[in-house]
Amino acid sequence: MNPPKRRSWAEPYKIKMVEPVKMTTREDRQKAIEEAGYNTFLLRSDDVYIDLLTDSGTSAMSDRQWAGMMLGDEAYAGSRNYYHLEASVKKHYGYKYLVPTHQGRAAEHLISKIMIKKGDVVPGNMYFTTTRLHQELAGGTFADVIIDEAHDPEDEYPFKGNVDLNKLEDLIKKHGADRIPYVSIATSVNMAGGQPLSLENLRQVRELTQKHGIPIIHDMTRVAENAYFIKMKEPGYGDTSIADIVREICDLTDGATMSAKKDALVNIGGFLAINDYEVFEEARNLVVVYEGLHTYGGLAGRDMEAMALGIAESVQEDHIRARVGQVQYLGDKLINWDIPVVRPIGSHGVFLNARKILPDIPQDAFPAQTLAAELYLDSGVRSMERGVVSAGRNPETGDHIYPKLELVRLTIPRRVYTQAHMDVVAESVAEVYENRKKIRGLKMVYEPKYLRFFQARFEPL
Ligand code: PLI
Repeated sequence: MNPPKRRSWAEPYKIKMVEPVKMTTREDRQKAIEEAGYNTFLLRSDDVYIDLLTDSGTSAMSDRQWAGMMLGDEAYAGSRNYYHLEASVKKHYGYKYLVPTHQGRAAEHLISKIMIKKGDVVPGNMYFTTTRLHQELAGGTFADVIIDEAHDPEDEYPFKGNVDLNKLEDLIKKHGADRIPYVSIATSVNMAGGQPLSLENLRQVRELTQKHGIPIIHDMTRVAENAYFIKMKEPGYGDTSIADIVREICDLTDGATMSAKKDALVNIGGFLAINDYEVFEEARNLVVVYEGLHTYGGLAGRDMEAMALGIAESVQEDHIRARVGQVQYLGDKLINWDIPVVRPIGSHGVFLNARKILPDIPQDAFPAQTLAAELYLDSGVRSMERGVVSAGRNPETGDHIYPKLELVRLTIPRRVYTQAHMDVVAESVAEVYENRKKIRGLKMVYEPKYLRFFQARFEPL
């Protein structure tokens, strides 16, 4: 036998503690998914074998983070962990002022309330569910300015998170800069499949917005993962550190909302960071109404300590290479078996193209929701719908919004599962794919008013 020339990538950590998971039978799972109304959000986690619902708050913390938890200073005001967090944010992201929040959407709530007026338009590189809802609740309208390639799951363009500058410019011309409180720029665009934007594009967005005096608010939830793709794919960045690329991205923007439950490797936490003192003043004032005092924002001291340490770990080269490497491993396996997935493989999950896998199920019968339920039934792997259910309804007409992307997200928590788990997931996807002709759609029998995908219930057609 000839040994391989290249060595495999491997996790830059070893396992110190394990959490047993339950193995279930198909009968168990049939009962569980019926009780959950065919919505994977409504399953009990005890009934799940491999949980790929989300990478949000599901990461394994390091021994250092757990040790940091013991250093929690649970003072109501002025906790030392707040100052550590502030220093970590300043060092790694560079933003001037910090308002901690219990998670990302709380920061979105604050910035939307402060900056958006009724009738405003907020351009963004594709929507995210909570981000868009807070913009709408504040009286604004979201406008998608992502490049067209992002809506095509098979387009291999490496920076599908980029902004279409013509779309943005047209929007500014149409509405006037006064009606645009900020441009919302996400790194590693979640709904597009975890697709990065390039620094070249961000610089162009910066130039255009600066000309019109429009700030950029960065959804930096997965900024380190975006930085990894820049290092690997953008000319001129191969020798730049992830930490430096992250800083360069942040330096091109005026403020950020952060769900630290993703990149920053904590189970709970987030923040609003901003360079404008007046916006900071207002946010610091509002946070006491909705979250808690400005030096804890709904978090315990120990949570802020874990976040301060997690931010530093998130930009380490070995960590990010293995994190994205594991996602690519799963994705490459499915691609090799010709299973339709969003290409290129993104940063935090593999997105199955449900529209292509189940072409006979119309969007009204929720192909991605159906596929997620089938995958759970097959193996106990929990995934998430990212299609018409997630897109919700048009607030003016009340009709479903029919997104071009009808996807099932297999989201990989950080530092939690092994390569063998990825193999089991791939095998289960392959099994469901082979039997796809037998799959029927769903009808929605209960629909909540906001963010319906979380709690909606379905029945088989
Ligand atoms: O879940 P939060 O409130 O900490 O963060 C909201 C949020 C904001 N922006 C982006 C890009 C997200 O992905 C995000 C949350 N995402 C979840 C929960 C997910 O499963 O992707």
